[in-house]
Amino acid sequence: MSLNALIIVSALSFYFGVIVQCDVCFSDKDYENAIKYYSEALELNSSNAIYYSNRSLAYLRTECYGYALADATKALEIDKNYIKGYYRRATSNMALGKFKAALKDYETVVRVRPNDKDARMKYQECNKIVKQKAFERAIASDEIKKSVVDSLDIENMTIEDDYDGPKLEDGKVTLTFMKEMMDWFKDQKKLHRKCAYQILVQVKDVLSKLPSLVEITLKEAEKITICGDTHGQYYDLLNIFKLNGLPSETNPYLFNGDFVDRGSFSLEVILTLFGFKLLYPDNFHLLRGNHETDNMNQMYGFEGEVKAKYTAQMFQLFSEVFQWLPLAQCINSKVLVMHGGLFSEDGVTLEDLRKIERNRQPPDSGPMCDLLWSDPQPQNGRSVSKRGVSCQFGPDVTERFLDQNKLDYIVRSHEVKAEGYEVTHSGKCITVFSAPNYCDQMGNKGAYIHLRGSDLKPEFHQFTAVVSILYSKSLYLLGLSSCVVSPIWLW
Ligand SMILES: *[C@@H]1O[C@H](CO)[C@@H](O)[C@H](O)[C@H]1NC(C)=O
Ligand SMILES: *[C@@H]1O[C@H](CO)[C@@H](O)[C@H](O)[C@H]1NC(C)=O
Ligand SMILES: *[C@@H]1O[C@H](CO)[C@@H](O)[C@H](O)[C@H]1NC(C)=O
Ligand SMILES: [Mn+2]
Repeated sequence: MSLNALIIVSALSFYFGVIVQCDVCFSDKDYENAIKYYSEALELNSSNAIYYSNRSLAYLRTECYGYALADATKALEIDKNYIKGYYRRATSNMALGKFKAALKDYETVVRVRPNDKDARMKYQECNKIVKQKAFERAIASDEIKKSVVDSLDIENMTIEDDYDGPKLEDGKVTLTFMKEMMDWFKDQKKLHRKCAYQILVQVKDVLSKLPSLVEITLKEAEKITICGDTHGQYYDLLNIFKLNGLPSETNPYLFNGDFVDRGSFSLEVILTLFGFKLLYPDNFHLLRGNHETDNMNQMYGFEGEVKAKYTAQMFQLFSEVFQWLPLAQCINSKVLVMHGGLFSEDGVTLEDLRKIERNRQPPDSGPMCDLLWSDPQPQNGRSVSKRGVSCQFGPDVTERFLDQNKLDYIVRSHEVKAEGYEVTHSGKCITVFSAPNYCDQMGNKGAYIHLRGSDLKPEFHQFTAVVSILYSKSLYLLGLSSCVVSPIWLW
């Protein structure tokens, strides 16, 4: 079995395991309450390994893998013979993609409990992944990675006579094409692969010419709309365009990452956004989110969706295109927009952002990682991340960064918010999230922001989900959407 298949299988077994409980946990808020309960218990007795271990499980279920890892580690510090602690630490490390560390703990569990079938299975699964990764590294160093673009013969791809969907006009995206494509997708029909490839190849070219930090200027009378995570919620994307107007030269947009994964219609969302990027390259902006990466796409649905609707080769091309998405955008030298947030260290400048070599999978640390992954926190200073990647930054960190770079405030996305947006750090850190009723479960509103050149004051617009269950369940059943893998608070 390939690595991808393995990961999907393990994600699915998790998914089916949890789906039954989910209605219960959502109405009862079981995990949230469990976390509260164990935190209180730990305040009374902080040397109880079981409390840490049980809270670790609750954190795993709410995808706070960083906290889950910390708690499992703590449980083992208290009692190094506590086998469940090894199991939990292994599970946390698996979720964080730290397979070697996970393997060591699974080994311990299997050694102590040779008859535990579940542990043995997990151990074997993890062992396979570690070996597969080693193999991939070995072959990767032997060949320089070739672009999929070079092996495509798009001109020669034929469009069958019975295809009556949208086609590019003379190889170009036009407004007519975009309108036809959006209607076509609305009816859940598939764009011809030739057209999809044409869009991908062209958008790769356009994105690769942009800097890592895009800088734009709005004139007094001009306005831009900033949207947060869309996560494959195609019908909600159409609703944004209905409420706020189609993109155009006079109606510019900035979509702030996390276009894919989770929702069932990631391909429809991303092809629509890429189409508009080609149609209005100077007035339609896209930034990379932590989900425009291979690891996330493998675990949270997009890779599976592209393979089911098209091919593995097309996914490879998506991966190449994602690597060219810019990482941040500065508006009128005053407002900085990025998907995640600020940095693990003070002193990062806009010049540092301009210099980031972004054509890669994000590293585990450093400014590129932080831009995609970090979150704000209410208290001053920095903390370890609940996600286990990057950090959390306080209002003082934001203040210093803005001062040093002569900025007014930042806009970021990356976290679901009940009202669709949240203003924190005395108005200097704004979160915007545009996937209403996230994963058909969260009941949250979506929001977008208007910024005008005249005053750069954020103006918030909220909206609710148009459809959910009706359209998206079909893909859940195919196992192609990983929205229900567990309750999601974070992404
Ligand atoms: C805390 O819990 C541990 C483990 O159950 C126990 O051995 C210890 O006596 C408890 N301490 C207090 C102060 O209750
Ligand atoms: C910890 O969780 C287990 C189930 O995983 C449960 O049986 C046990 O009662 C819990 N312990 C405490 C102290 O809540
Ligand atoms: C199309 O394919 C044929 C046969 O493989 C080849 O001879 C021709 O050069 C190709 N045309 C283009 C435009 O690549
Ligand atoms: Mn995100």
